[in-house]
Amino acid sequence: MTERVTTPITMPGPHLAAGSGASRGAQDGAGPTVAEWADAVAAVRNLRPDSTVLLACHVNPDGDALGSMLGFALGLRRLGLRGGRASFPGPLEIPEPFRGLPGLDLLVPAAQAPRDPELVFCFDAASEGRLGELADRLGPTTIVLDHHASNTRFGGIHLVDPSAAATSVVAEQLLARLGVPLDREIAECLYVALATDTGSFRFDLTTPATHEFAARLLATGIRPGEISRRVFESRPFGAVRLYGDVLRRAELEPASAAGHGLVWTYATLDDLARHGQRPYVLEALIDSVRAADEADVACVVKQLGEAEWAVSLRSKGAVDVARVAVALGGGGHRLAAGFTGHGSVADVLTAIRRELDGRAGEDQG
Ligand SMILES: [Mn+2]
Repeated sequence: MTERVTTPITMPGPHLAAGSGASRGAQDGAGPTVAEWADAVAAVRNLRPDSTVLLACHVNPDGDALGSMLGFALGLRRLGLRGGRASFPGPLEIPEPFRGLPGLDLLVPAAQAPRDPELVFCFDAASEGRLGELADRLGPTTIVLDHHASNTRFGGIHLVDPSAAATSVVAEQLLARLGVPLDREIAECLYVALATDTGSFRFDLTTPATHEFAARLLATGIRPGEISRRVFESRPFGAVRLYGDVLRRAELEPASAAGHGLVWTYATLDDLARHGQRPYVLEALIDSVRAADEADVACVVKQLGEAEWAVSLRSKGAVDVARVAVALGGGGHRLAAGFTGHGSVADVLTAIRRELDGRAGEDQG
């Protein structure tokens, strides 16, 4: 997978099927093994109060990356560990929806992330490339917490559970094993992570276990209405106008994807500049586009540079968009995938239509 892929912040599709219980655990779709949990707990127990610990999450962090990292970082603080610092690659810019998260005071810019930490935790990153300039801090003492079936197991201890709705599920399980009770601050971080990755509990990965986890988080007294408003339902007025411009140019192609239909639109850097907006405000655009009933496949093409585009693909079920994304150098899940496109918008759409028409429907039934 490329690292420039617009990683879907939501994970609606079923992950890879569980394997036959092989001891390597998550690689086969099962969760972490008993030994992996024990190794992770022992690594934390070996720390001294002033041990330097780095917590890292993926570039362009979403709610799950930031929420699971900060929630866990707060948990380490509750254990009396004072040397925890959290970071992510790129500029230290927190997307507006996450600026109220507890634990932000633990964040440092990547350049100031500790050089030789005793322990490193990685959150929601499927490969080390997603950690950018922080990748050089990784080593045998790295504990990887993730829920991507495609995780490349780049650390020393791997807590990877593809059946988990969010990385925060894994983070909470480790906190529980460390004896850290949930409090309001930790719960708010983990709740934001869970709500983000499940699309507010709408997607298929939302299981009874997901709601049981949410219930434990809510029992701490956090306010889901207030959190949802802040995270999902508020954006600058300029972004409202920007959505208007971008949605007005949406196109519906009922014959595309072998008749399953394609709806698409695009947003340029000029669109952002005209409305004075940052790229993150477009994160939810795909949800507005995919609402179009007549198309199984939805696509948003967002400009990254002169001839470079971040492409998000969604399917309602008839088409495997991961196959399209992988064929075009990206990756993702059956119902949510992405890749980096090159050339003009027309070039990108031509490539997508070709893959959709060639492959759509092949694996149905
Ligand atoms: Mn995630």
